[in-house]
Amino acid sequence: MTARPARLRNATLDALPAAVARPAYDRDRTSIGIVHLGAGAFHRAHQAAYLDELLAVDPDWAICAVSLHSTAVRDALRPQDGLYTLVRIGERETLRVIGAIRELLCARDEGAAVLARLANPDTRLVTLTVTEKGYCLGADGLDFDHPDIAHDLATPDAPRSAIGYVVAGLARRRAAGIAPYTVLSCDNLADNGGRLRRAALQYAERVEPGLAQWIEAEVAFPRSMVDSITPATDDALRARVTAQLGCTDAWPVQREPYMQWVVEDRFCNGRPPLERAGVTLSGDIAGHDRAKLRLLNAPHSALAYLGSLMGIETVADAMRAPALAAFVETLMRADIAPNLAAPAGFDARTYIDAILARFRNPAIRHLLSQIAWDGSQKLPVRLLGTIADALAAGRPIDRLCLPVAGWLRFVVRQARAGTALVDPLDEPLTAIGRAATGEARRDVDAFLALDAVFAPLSADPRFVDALRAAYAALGDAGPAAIAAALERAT
Ligand code: CS2
Repeated sequence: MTARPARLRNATLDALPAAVARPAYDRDRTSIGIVHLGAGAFHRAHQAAYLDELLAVDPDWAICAVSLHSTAVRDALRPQDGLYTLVRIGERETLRVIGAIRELLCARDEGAAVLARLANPDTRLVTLTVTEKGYCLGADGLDFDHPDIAHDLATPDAPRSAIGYVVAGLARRRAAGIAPYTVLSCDNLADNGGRLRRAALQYAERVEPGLAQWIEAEVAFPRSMVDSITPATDDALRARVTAQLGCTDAWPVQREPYMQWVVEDRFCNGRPPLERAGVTLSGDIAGHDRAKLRLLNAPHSALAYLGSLMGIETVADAMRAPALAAFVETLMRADIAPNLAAPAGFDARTYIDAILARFRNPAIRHLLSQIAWDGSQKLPVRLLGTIADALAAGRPIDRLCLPVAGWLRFVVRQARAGTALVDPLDEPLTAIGRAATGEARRDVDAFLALDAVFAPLSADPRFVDALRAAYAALGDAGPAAIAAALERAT
């Protein structure tokens, strides 16, 4: 019988092969200064990697990583003392064990511990990667009909949502006379800090108006832009990591070499020396967030829907399909960039070149199906804003409507095949998809009735006409029809 390899943890760190980088500081001397909500792969590949560098400079900013619902990350990493491997996929793969996460909690069954951590005076920063849908936003800010928000307002001391936790923690600090923490959103939303602040204030107002006033006066919600392509962990990665470490890591993560974090320098209770780890701090993040959403995430979504309909699996493969690659490049250069109020000194051409090169990286297996999740949340911030700006400026929107039509066709295809959609609006979307006949006016109008996605654009006849035309142009939405439509449009 062969012995099972040991598990990655503090006690096995010293035995790792020399090629594997490991924390350059004494983990025992660090203390938790950050509570992070949303302990998914992006956080672990991106912010935790920055903090791992910083802990060698300032030991006060270790992380308590909280999953709101799933116990999976906690259960995988707690037996590993919070350690996990970050694989950087460049020309050569490099492995680094990240030690920045000192504590893992799952709010669903350890809510009291999460609240205690939030109320702890050492916690001076709360960061979030809870994805677009985690903010429970509707057309007018916080969606009070969202079941989690309704639940939390009924029992604010035992919340479920990210907003509920952020505000409950602040309420405890206020009651105890402890200075508040800064709340830093790291999700792909334009004006993420501003939107989170407004949602927190709307929520707190219903809990107790005095609390809302205190938050308004005392708490900083800086905006940020985060960027690094992080394909989901698969079994191949787990196997490779275990082979190279010589011990088992239950949940390694991977990312491309590129990573960027731009943070508005507005903190209310000190901050980690982020600039020491290559984070850009700025008085005003001035459109960096919008540029990234529109020039990276929007093309990503376009590749995801149009590529999936063409039977393609990954971003790099989509970039090898001539019609699709040419279309997306034209979309970026001719339609998205001209409608972008670019930050000062921003060179769209260089930025686009770099993004296209990242998309083409053949070493990264980034599944289109992963990017296709949550279209109802992503399309408004990624594409519909550009369409609204183009309409306001009297510019054409025909090409911009093709990826939107691609999403509708994708929903129809999934619904017909009986494949579940990963989307908070999966029920209405699937119902519309099932009832679709292929007739453009009928199908498009049914989708446009989803105000949470399409209002107020759906009231503009120019958009309605262009979307119907784009939907019709995709023909039977099979691979040949999509390729032909893209060629015609490019
Ligand atoms: C992607 C992003 O899954 C998606 O929707 O567009 O996760 C993207 O890879 C990152 O934002 C890149 O920074």
